[in-house]
Amino acid sequence: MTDTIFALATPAGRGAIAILRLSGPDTDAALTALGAGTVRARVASLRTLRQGPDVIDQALVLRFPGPGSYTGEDCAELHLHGGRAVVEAASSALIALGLRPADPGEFTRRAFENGRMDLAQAEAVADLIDAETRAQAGQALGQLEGALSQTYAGFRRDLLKALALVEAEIDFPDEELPDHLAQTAGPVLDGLSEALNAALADADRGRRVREGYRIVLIGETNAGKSALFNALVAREAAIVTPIAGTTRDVLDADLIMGGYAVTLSDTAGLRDSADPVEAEGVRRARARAQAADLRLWVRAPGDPEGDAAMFTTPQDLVVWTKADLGARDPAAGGLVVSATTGEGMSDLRAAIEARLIRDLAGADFPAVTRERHRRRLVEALASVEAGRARLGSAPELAGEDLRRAADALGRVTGAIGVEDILGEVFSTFCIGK
Ligand SMILES: Nc1nc2c(ncn2[C@@H]2O[C@H](COP(=O)(O)OP(=O)(O)O)[C@@H](O)[C@H]2O)c(=O)[nH]1
Ligand SMILES: [Mg+2]
Repeated sequence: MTDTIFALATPAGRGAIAILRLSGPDTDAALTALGAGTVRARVASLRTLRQGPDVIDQALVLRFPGPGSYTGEDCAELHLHGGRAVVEAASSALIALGLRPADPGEFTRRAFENGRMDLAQAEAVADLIDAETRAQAGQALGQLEGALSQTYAGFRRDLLKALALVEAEIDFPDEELPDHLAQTAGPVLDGLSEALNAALADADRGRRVREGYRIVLIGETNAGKSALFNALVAREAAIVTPIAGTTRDVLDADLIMGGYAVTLSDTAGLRDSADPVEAEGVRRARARAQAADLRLWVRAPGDPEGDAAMFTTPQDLVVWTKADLGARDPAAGGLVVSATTGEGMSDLRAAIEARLIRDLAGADFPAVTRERHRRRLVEALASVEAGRARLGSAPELAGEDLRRAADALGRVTGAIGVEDILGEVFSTFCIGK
């Protein structure tokens, strides 16, 4: 027997309106007890809400009877005046009526449990709430509308088709045609491997949009990294001095470039240092450089090449800074900027934005947005390939492989075996969703 929950669905604090959301079997009874009288379904009704003789507020009341509601249960919304005292009074009244404050993500969890959405869609709800860029919101909306779920369901259908062929073969072995399965189920599995490989090759894109594209500035000490970092984030975030080894820790700044979320990191100059603090900074700089989606190798005219070359790839951007001080090496390519005068900064921004578009703009495949999805795809692919290899020799074992692959895919959308992942998915939600 489920209880009836409520939560503030709008941000905590003072506001024009605060919305309390209710879900569960006692929703209608609670509305009656608050004095709302008869409230038509899905029509806003202005009501004076009371706790006993005390007036709580004049509120707009909305009823969403189950099963056609967000959670699938009877739901309601109280649109209150957004003062703390009003929200407090309404909440205490609901508690007095036996309702319980909801846990984080509990509304969406109920929606999932009542079949109103699958797991990937529930995750998309959380992503949409967290979205700060249009790209993040667009990706989350696509997932909410089922783009990801449909793709995975398509993969699963292909798998089950191949599995049916394998099982038919086990039940009715055809002595005449030992390679029959390789001809029927084989092509289905080959197509599936190809699709899974393509999805995995693209798996970074969704993560980069959702969590932010990671750009790291690296280079020699005193090259001008911190000055460039400040220029890019447009505030004096990092300390800039002529003293080599000024920056020791990694400094992160979140910004939006070209409509995408970006985390820009300033790092310690790459040199061997006897100072244990600086040495740790250099170790962190290297680790960040390796994990980055893009490195900006910051170089000053006349500086030695140093260690940065070991941490950059030809895909990274070379940025010659301090252009106001002199010419760079004409043989070397790269962008030319000055953090002091601002020269070349708009070209640098444009080059970064071009890279963001290249790496993040839409592909055919709905992006794999979470590590949880990626892990399941890897599992599914391994099982599909194992099954493919055993089609001719050991169809029973191949059948097992394909069943395992279908399981892995089913776990992404919650079609099967979900108990263990529910906590992982819903614990990251905010209360009221
Ligand atoms: N003239 C000039 N000096 C710069 C420029 N960028 C940095 N500097 C100077 O170079 C020195 C080292 O800069 P900093 O950003 O701390 O280098 P980092 O060690 O790579 O972070 C400081 O004295 C800065 O004022 C620039 O574009 N032009
Ligand atoms: Mg620095």
